[in-house]
Amino acid sequence: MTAITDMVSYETENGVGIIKIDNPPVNALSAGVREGIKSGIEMAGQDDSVSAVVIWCEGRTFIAGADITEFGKPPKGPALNEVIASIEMSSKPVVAAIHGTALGGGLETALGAHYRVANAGAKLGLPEVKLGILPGAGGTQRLPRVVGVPMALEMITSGVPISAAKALEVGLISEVVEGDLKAGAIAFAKKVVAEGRPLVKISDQTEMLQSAKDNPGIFEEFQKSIARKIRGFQAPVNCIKAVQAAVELPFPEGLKRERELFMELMQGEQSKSQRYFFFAERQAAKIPDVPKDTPLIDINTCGIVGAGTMGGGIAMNFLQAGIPVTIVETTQEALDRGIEIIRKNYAATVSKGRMKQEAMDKCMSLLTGTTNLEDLKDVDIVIEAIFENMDVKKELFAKLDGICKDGAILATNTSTLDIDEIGEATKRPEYVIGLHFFSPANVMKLLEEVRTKKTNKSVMATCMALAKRIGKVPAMVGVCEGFVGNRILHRRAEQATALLMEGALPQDVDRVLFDFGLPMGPFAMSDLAGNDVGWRIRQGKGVKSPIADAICELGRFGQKTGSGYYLYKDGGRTPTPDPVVEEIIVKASKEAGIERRSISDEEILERCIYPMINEGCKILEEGIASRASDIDVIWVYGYGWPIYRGGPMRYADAVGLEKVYNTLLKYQESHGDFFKPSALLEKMVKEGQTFTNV
Ligand code: HSC
Repeated sequence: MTAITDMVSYETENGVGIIKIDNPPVNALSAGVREGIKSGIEMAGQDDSVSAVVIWCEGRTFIAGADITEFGKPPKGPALNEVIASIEMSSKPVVAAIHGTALGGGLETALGAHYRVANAGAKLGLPEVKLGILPGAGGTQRLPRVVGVPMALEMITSGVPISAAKALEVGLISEVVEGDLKAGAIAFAKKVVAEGRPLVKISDQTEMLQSAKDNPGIFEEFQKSIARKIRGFQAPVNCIKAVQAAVELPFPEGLKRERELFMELMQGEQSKSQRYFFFAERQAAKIPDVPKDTPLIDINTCGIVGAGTMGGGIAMNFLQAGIPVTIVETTQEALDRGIEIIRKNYAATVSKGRMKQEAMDKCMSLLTGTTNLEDLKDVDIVIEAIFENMDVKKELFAKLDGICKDGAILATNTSTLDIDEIGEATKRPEYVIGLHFFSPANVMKLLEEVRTKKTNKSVMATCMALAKRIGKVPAMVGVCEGFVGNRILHRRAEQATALLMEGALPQDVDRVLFDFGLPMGPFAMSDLAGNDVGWRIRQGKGVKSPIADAICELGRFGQKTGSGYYLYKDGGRTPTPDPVVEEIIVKASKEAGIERRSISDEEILERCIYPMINEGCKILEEGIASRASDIDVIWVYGYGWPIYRGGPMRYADAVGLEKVYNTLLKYQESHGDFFKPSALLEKMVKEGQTFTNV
């Protein structure tokens, strides 16, 4: 074996040259890998003892893409396009041996090879769009030449990888190797030589482009078909243009066009935010004061108390991960109802073809219902999902503490209550933690985990690992009013209401926030969640909110009653502005002695968003979140903040902290101390700092 670089080596086996890549954790195409592959191809070309070449990776995966940490830094080593061209130009057949994931630049490298083989578990895809860019090393030009334009458009704009079986079906690979991949790839390479098969250069092929050449409208049609999904995103639009270039231009020109479109994205704010977010998400899974080697508690069974909407949704996550769930309700009727809803949810997924019937049966077989809390005595973790009442929760936790085995984790799904206080109701406060799921709990990716003053490190580490197992993205926060997500949401809600009182209408505020990229504005969201929820909480606390109260007093609880801040005609979900609501709002302004005025979109945006940023700063000051990026992860995955704006804290950097600070000062002057900039924001502006480093 000859080391070419510290990441790539060359060896020969059975008359085949092996270029071996070893760049953990994911064999990204760092400069040393690019250099090594290029030199390896040259070495194999000059090595008379070999008649073919295999590109093979050590570790858990084939090349998972370009090295994202190199983006934005001065280029080093050969460009990836140059490396891929050298593979394609090799005088000896090159076979890419794929296991794990061949993603982005990894698949582009494999597309430079004359043949590709993979093991059955491999996945192949071009996920660059998720980073706000496009495949920039020939992927948009070569993939359509292999799988055809419709499939290439789908793969490149969605970023979703395909299985080895699918890749074989569409001709992206030549063989699925059973057993040892390296040996299989060598055998395949020898077969290519023995049978005198051609050196297939994908860049020369045009056959698969013909149907799109004959139907040039395909690109516009495709863009229309995904318009809703890609609203606000620039990358998918450029991806489509690049594939169009593959059809309309000769290969070398197509590559140039791809490069231009790539650079346009690379230099834009969206891609900066999306690349930042890639690392933010992975960072959020790590808790600064909990070492990586903290022992984990085995979680093989789960108990859930409460079979309502939340409890049922939470249960589904565990069932799908193969973890048996015992779900508890107070009455048989409520239990049956809860289990039936879970069954119906799965059945709907099966009927849409998104789940196999056997998978549903497996999930349902892992679910046990009971009305006896004692049945939780052996479970490894209990998640409480009952209604929000401190006394009731404390009583429940005291009971669970007596029933559950030593070392079992007791978690609460509360979104409002003090978890330190809940923990103190038990004799094991260090085993008590908040696991705040977002509704619908089987769909939303975020798991806001809440540590108390006493939660122990093993419990935290276990719950972070558990989140990943059940397909969630976790972020650890501390106890405070609303924790991180809802605390920030409340600041926005307060301003949204103030804007109504001063002159805006719900549709104005909602439109501005929708156009900003959020899935919906605060009033449409309130109608969806049910306006009565907040109304009852306010009544309990003796708090008044003139507009919201008047709307609820008319029984306008939102979509479920056909009206709220909007009208929903014929039981539909489309909000229509309602003059009755305008009357309520105008009356409320008058009674408060406020003269209504026209409010600009800019003011609506600033007054809704900048207080969120300011609250994020206070959360950081108080140590409730450990990083600005954790706040961003919470807002992207819990509230649909557009990922191309990175999250509120990354957005603050994109706008400029000084601008945010000065605008808050301006509103403080006109509207009072609600807008007073936090000490952290002031300090960061003075020191010229930023929250994120992109
Ligand atoms: C690309 O390929 C662009 C091309 O078109 C080339 C363009 C050329 C033009 C250039 C001109 C300038 N780089 O996710 P995990 C780290 S774009 C660096 O927890 P898993 C990750 O941060 C790329 N680091 O593992 C983490 O580090 P930590 C297209 C990368 O098993 C560790 O690896 N490819 C990295 O759950 C483990 O990651 C993609 O977008 C990368 N490319 O999932 C694929 N990828 O331990 C991105 C990962 O310090 N990667 N890391 O936190 C993934 O989707 C997932 O990581 C895998 C593994 C599915 C590979």
